[in-house]
Amino acid sequence: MQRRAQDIYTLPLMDLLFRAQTVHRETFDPNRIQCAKLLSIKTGGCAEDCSYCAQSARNGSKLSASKLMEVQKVLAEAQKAKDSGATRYCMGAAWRSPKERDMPTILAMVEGVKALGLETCMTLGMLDDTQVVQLKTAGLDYYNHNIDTSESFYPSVISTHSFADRLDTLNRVRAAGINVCSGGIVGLGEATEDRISMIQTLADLPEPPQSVPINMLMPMADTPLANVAPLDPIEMVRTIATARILMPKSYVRLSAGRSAMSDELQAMCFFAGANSIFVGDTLLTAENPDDSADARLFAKLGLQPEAPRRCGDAA
Ligand code: SAM
Ligand code: DTB
Ligand code: SF4
Repeated sequence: MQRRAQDIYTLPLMDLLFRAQTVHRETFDPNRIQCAKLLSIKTGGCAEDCSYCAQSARNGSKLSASKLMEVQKVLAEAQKAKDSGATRYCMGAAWRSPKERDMPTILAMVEGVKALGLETCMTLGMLDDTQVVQLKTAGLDYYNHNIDTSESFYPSVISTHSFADRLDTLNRVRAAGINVCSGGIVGLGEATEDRISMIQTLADLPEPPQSVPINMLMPMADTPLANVAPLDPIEMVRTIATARILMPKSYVRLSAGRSAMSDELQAMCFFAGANSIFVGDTLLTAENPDDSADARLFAKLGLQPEAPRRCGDAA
């Protein structure tokens, strides 16, 4: 099956873009973009060694570790995000996996954000069988857990957990009936074959993830990848287009890295089939275009934010 992604990814660019846009239009309105908002509910001090991440305690990053946020503060932030037009609220914690003592707070956040009428998403690291059921029962709509790169390149990027560990958590999340959000990062110093293999792995999961975030590495100070050679942005466009063609019904998110992208590159990513972004001037720790920059971009391209979904609509 690897060949399928390979054949698509390596098409002449005009053929690739035309195919991706044609597939995109069969399921989605090409002028609508889903707007998701991220909040870091527990920042820094992470025990894992992901070499791209500013939040790893092992990367010698200067970022200080915070405590888990209070539920009321999270709900106040979520309300602001809703007021500014976001439809999905994604809460991220810099953990290898959640501790039992943190679960009541996490579950209260899911219930509270859902009650505001937002789609809920969490990214908390690896989950066990009990935790997925607790999150599902609290009403969690999506769980984000990226495979990040190919299976063979993974150990060059992260040593404290394995690619198989990531797939185990994704299997648990899916089995609990929570929608899966899983994608990866480009620009880690990986080869073209690694990007191809990453997309093929996602498409070959028992069900393709309902959301596929594609992040462009944001080189973070003091991390091992702070000075990695930048990736040719056309490779990002090819990665997005291949994801769109192989996962035609999934939301493909043009995720981290937009603050370093031109309007023209972002437009090309949307044409390649990306139909979701993170809005607001901060991701977890890194910068993102502010609302006024995105308003100008949307106006220039004739794009509209996707309208809120009704309960029970398909992902
Ligand atoms: N700790 C949890 C985990 O690892 O699953 C959740 C948070 S983690 C920051 C979520 C994802 O953000 C990573 O899997 C990676 O794809 C992305 N990410 C982290 N740092 C990044 C960076 N500097 N540039 C681009 N993407 C990044
Ligand atoms: C995803 O794929 N990208 C988001 C979200 N899922 C959690 C995170 C991007 C993080 C960018 C680096 C930072 O903010 O530190
Ligand atoms: Fe920790 Fe997640 Fe960052 Fe890895 S990506 S160091 S698990 S916060």
